[in-house]
Amino acid sequence: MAMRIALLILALATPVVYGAQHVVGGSQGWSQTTDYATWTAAQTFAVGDTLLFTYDSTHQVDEVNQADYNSCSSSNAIKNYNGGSTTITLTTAGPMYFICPTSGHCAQGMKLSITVVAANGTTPSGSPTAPTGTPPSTVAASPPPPPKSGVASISCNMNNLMFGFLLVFVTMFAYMG
Ligand SMILES: [Cu+2]
Repeated sequence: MAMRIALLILALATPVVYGAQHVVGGSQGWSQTTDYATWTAAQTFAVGDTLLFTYDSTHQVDEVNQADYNSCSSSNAIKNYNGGSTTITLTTAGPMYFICPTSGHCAQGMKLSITVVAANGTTPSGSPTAPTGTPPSTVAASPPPPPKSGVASISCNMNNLMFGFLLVFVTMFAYMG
């Protein structure tokens, strides 16, 4: 009985591990030069996904509440991250707010507000930066473009589907055994 429950919990929890990774700001990373409202609009953030902040030593990442996001205040930061590479797993649905605590940076636009949706609500996001003037061709002479986040979302959904089937099989075996 305990074994059966353990398998069930494992099967239910596993898809969360396979969430999409969102590289904050795309190739620009976490800096003052990125328009995060535009970047965010092209993404779907789901529970189980991760945010990856990459930045140089002049920046940090503070998770803050909505009021502090609006006023660019880092004095009540919920969490502070530094070191140049920060991965944050999205664990609950709802809004999240991040700012850079370096003086002046938030006011220059280094602030990120996202809305996390439940894991089942994932839809593949459109490619954030579609190249213009080069329509897709089957006889491409140039190397293919780097994978977009939308691709990651699709493979993530495939994984969820696979684990759904696994769950069914595990349950069947548990009842037969
Ligand atoms: Cu900064």
